[in-house]
Amino acid sequence: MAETSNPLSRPLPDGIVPAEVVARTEKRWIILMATMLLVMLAIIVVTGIASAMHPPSNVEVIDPATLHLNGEFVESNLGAAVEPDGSVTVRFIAEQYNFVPHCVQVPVDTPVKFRLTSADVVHGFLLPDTNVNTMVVPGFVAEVRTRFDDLGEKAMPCHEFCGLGHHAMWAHVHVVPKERFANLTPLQRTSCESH
Ligand SMILES: [Cu+2]
Repeated sequence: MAETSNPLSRPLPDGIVPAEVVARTEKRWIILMATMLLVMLAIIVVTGIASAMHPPSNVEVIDPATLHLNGEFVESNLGAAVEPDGSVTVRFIAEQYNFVPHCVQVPVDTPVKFRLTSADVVHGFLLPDTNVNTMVVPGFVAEVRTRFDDLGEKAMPCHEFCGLGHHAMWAHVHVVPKERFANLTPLQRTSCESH
């Protein structure tokens, strides 16, 4: 009266599962696992090529204690700057519980390089619907390159828990038409007040 369709109550001839059954089951699992690995590998390669998604690779050190005194991240150097080749470099400092500056304007359809560092603890830098997503670690400069295809405002939340005020740590990036960006003064690029 054994229920033969249930594998758990199937009669076992020698008290063990037959070798060919073990081999067949193991082969199925190997195929399943290999398929999962190949799918994950394909996702990494495709997003790496198509969306420039990759682990942060810019290892550049900086002294977090003197950011405000000298070097690239002094206050007057923060925000969006136009490079000689027409691309734009944006510099932010992340600190509990703010990004400085709080809003930056960037031109659409232009290569934009973000450079960020932290003055205190680990923060996160994320722009939704773009390839921009990195940690901002004190002592290091995080660098991400992107290009914006659409106009509009992007919220920029800190996505690494950094303390009690973390939930309120936001900044904004405004993607504006190229002509409008060209007419902004350096100070106007680094704020989003309407003019
Ligand atoms: Cu945070």
